[in-house]
Amino acid sequence: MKLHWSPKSPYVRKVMVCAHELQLADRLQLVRSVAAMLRPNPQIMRDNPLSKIPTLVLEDGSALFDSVVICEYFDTLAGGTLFPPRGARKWQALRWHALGDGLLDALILWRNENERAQAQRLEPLAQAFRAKT
Ligand SMILES: N[C@@H](CCC(=O)N[C@@H](CS)C(=O)NCC(=O)O)C(=O)O
Repeated sequence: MKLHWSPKSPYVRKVMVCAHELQLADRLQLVRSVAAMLRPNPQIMRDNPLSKIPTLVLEDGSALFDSVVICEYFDTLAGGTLFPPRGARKWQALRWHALGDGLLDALILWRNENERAQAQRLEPLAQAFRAKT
């Protein structure tokens, strides 16, 4: 399996944690891929029209994204030991997963906002990110 990968992406790091926990990391061919919001990457877009990483390409050429889907796929491949399959524990795990991803989403947007020149920053947006994280 080929994984569009970068050491800088927290979503990529999350799927790598799953891969290592499930003893699947050595089945991954890591392809260093640069994903930037303002520069869509044609190599990634061949597999994922959203130009985002992580994107996993399976042996039959089909692709899986986003990171939640890839983590679930790895868990299924490994026999389903990481995520509770049903009941209250399943929903609790999905809630924690969504909370972690939401935190990453907010932190990335907040960092992008902070990188803008001071005069162009939207202070109410910065306050909202501060409140959420
Ligand atoms: N919800 C996605 C988010 C992935 C994501 O935003 N990755 C960033 C890198 S950290 C990216 O590819 N950004 C490029 C873009 O937004 O165009 C996931 O969980 O996989």
